[in-house]
Amino acid sequence: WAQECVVDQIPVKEGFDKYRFQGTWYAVAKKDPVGLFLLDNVVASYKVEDDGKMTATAVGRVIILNNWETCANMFGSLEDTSDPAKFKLRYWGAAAYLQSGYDDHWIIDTDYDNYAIHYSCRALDADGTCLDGYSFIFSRHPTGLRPEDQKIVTQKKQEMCFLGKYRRVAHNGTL
Ligand code: ODT
Repeated sequence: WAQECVVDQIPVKEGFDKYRFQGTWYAVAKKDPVGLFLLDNVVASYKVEDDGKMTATAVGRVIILNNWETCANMFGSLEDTSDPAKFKLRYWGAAAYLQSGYDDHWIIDTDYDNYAIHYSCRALDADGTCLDGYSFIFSRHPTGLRPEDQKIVTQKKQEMCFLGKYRRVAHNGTL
């Protein structure tokens, strides 16, 4: 199978269930975009509101204006699309100097109880591959991924064409 890395063809979680996805997720690894923002100690929390719309909050250590680091409280609302695993994330920070934006927010895979793989391409190249994107690997456990989930995650990193581009996201209690 020749991998083409066309964003449109990257498989996402089938029959994604946003209700089961709710709750806390610890970022264990990240592929950064251009203009890196969230550094480490990243914890995201998702919720489905009464109207069925998913919202999220995230905390983490961030880098602002290239040289100062602070802890950030971020908020987001996730708009549904025709694919249940593909959302549009509108996000903003508790403080004005924090990033805000409107990104794709895809759930590539999850078992809901242990691991989740997030993907966002911000800029497409002329051939449909991703020019600038980012991705989080999440765990339900602050201690990291279970060994049995590593294999799936490696496989999915490859399908996203991000294999080898991740760094570990530390959780060292500095928040
Ligand atoms: O870190 C970067 O370089 C880019 C990340 C920017 C998005 C930060 C948005 C956080 C808004 C709250 C939503 C929580 C959902 C978190 C899931 C993954 C992070 C996008």
